[in-house]
Amino acid sequence: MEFFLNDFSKGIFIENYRFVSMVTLSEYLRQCAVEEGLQKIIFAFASAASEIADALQRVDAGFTGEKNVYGEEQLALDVLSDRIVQKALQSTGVVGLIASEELPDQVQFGNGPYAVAYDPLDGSSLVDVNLSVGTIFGIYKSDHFIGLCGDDQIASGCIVYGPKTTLLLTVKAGVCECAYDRKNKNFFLSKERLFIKETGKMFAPGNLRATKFREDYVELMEYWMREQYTLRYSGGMVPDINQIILKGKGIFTYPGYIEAPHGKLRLLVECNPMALLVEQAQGKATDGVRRILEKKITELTLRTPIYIGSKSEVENAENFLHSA
Ligand code: P6P
Repeated sequence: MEFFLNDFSKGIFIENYRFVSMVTLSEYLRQCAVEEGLQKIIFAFASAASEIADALQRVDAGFTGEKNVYGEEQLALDVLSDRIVQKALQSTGVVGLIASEELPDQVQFGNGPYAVAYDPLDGSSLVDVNLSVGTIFGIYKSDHFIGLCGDDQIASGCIVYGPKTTLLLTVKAGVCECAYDRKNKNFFLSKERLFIKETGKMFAPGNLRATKFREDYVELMEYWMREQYTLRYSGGMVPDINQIILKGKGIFTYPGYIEAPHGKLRLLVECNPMALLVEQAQGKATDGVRRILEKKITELTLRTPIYIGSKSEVENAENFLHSA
């Protein structure tokens, strides 16, 4: 079935999204009447994405000998990607505050009206085995982060550095995918109105080490295997959740357990942006009990367990969980 998506191009409806062609990212943002300052920030991430994609091809993924605020070894690529994003955001002139997974604290850029939280290269340890990695970002119209929650984001997105470089984006008007065209050095809208169906037998179970301490997580795993779910876990939150949104089904989990009750993933720079994308695609994201987007940002480094994907799959997982 074909129908005109808008006055730019024909849209061909596929199972859970519309395929679009020849619409640039800037045309899409104008179509969505996105305010100019927010457009500048989104273009900054698009520009940073092309630079990071190039860097991934040519820069050694060696360690810097430094650790980030979470005590994780920093790769040269982590630091380089952070610098690329910072430079791009600074050049917009509208970003007042940033928080990066690679920086020990938030950084005041000036008095621009926007605050941007990001993980410049999530899953960077996968680069040296040539697996897909990503950039995650959440944008707020604010001069602070502490006290806000994920629902306060006005936009979020993630960039997947895989066989293609793609951007999943929401400005709270649904979710679209844009693909980077190296020849034209531009992002073109490739999919629009992405949505996640209620159920879907695909699972991305993180932190399986928790099964040593959590019988409920064992029971959930056994359920997925008994019901012959398809396993799709890469070790990268961005490609794994990107897959759930594009396939329109499935669940990604990363629980806490006794040694790390809040799990590993960061609320501000990872879970909030991904949760907004999934909810805008009609999915669900909780910590096993509460919506991720309702959780107050009490500290920049706050971690949270996360169950995210098809609504019924998340609710089914919650039924197995005696504690998040
Ligand atoms: P584990 C990558 O380091 C990351 O932050 C997420 O992208 C990913 O989902 C998770 O950690 C992987 O964690 O414990 O499986 O190595």
